Amino acid sequence: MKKKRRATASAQKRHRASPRKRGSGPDSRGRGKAPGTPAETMTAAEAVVATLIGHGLDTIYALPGVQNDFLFEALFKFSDRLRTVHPRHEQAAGYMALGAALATGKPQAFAVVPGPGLLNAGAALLTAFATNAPTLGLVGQIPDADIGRDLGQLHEIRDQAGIIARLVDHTKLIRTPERASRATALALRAMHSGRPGPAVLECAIDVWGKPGAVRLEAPLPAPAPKIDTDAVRRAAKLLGGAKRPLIICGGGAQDASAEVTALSDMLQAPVLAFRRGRGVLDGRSPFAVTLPLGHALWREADVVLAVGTRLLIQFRQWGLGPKQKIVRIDADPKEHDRLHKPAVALTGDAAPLLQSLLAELPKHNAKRAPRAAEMQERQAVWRKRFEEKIGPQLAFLDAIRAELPEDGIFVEDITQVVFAARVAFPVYKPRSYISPGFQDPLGLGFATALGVQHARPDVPVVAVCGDGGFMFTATEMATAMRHRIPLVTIVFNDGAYGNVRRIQQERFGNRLIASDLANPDFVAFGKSFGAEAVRAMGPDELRRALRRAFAHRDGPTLIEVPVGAFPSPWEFLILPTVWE
Ligand SMILES: Cc1ncc(C[n+]2csc(CCOP(=O)(O)OP(=O)(O)O)c2C)c(N)n1
Ligand SMILES: [Mg+2]
Repeated sequence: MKKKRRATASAQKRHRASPRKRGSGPDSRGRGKAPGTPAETMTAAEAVVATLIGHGLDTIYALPGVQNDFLFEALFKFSDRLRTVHPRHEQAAGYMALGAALATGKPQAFAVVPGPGLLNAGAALLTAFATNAPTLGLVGQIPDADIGRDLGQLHEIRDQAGIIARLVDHTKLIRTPERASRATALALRAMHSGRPGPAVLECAIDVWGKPGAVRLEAPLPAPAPKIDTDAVRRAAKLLGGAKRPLIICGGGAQDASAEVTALSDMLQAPVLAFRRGRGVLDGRSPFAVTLPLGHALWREADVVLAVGTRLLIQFRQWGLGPKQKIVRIDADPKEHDRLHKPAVALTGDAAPLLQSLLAELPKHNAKRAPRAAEMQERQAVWRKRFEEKIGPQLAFLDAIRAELPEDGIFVEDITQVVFAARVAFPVYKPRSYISPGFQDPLGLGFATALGVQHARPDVPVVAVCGDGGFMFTATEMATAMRHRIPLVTIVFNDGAYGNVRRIQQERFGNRLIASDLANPDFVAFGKSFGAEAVRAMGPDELRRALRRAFAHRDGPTLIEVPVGAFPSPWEFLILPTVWE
């Protein structure tokens, strides 16, 4: 083992002794070569990076360390084609890749050292799994021959592969440069075939820099499941004959906006979306409904079409009626009958399945009276209730909506204005409302939004945070400055884990514990990095601050909004059981 370590150390010395300038140097290994070309000599790291480029990736969110030195050497070499964005903590590497993946629907990569680096990125990986986000983690390893020997090598962690395998569906240890490209291509294919999701590749400190005869792998075909035309016909019959059809969208419907919109029109069916399905149907349509109105519509619905959603709220909180029939569309066949067997189950991507349904439906569809006026009236009733019960949050959300362009992106952190946004913020476009779904990891908002903004430099992005959540990753303001990311971040500052605090007041006899916070001066904090930073007192000032902030594209803006306690939004989020 000693010999191996020495060999690694001397290889590193060689590397340090011969620095290459960006985009120059005599070395032509791999540069400019398209995937699928004949074998050439490359390191494992170069093979991985060239394969990422061959698959269309243009960025990696990565924090260096000795195990990954040869990976970073490859990133340097390919830096004209793949940008390396380095954050200040591995959680942000993972969260930035997550944000970029959710905002684009395309695969994104991050790299971290093993052990603490991997665990630091753990919440992001967990959230990528929960949101089916295609992020690829490149994770270092101790020397290959020492893996599993409990020697106490730098950053060693027991059974790293086992830990990773619990977090993601696809993982592989790269053992040789010859197999590195194929392993990468297989991981990238796994990330978007069937149910999308994260994958991880591990590679040992002494393997990343090993040269070998590498054949670069082009993107591998990912065959789509055959459409079950019989099931499509049964679904069309059920939906076509439905008296009060309801469509429910989750994150799996984000790439089927046109199809969902057409179907809603054909069926005159409202489309319920909670968080990850927001924006699939334009929020300006009276048919786009959120939870409370959706709850009433669920009670009325005889046939429900569920697209890319777990239906957990409906099944666990509201209950399934004795006569309700469910048609499910999901990329993951295991999802269909986890809780209830649907009347019809269709497996595959939402868009092609909905296209076949749209083609079949006219043969079976009942003549339908227009429902727009009814929906408009019912929406207005709920808007009034929001104004009465959660007016303070609504005023801030109205200010954000008024200034955020229609394709601008709203990123959730876990805070009270966001709880209200989940039911009361209209979302106009797919992938323009970024939510961590059921994981709800406090503190992801700022770092995730940095990734969103980095991947979508063409549109304004706003991260909506509380003072508690923002401080989880506030140091990433340095990353925003270093990489000139023009993200706008709102921090609603109530000096508390306010949501927790209110629960302690209302449900636990005001026995307050661990919910009051000491904060920095957020404006001074932002300015100390060189960022634009302002304080906005109330919704009108927030609106003016946002207008200036969205026009400032040269770097980040932090807007602190001092607030008091907010009224509880929970009556709109946790609704009563409909069917026992
Ligand atoms: C990783 C993680 N830890 C803890 C929580 C529990 N939690 C949810 S909201 C919240 C308080 C958030 O405080 P802040 O960001 O200031 O928003 P506020 O409630 O004050 O609006 C906490 C602690 C969580 N969701 N995730
Ligand atoms: Mg707070």
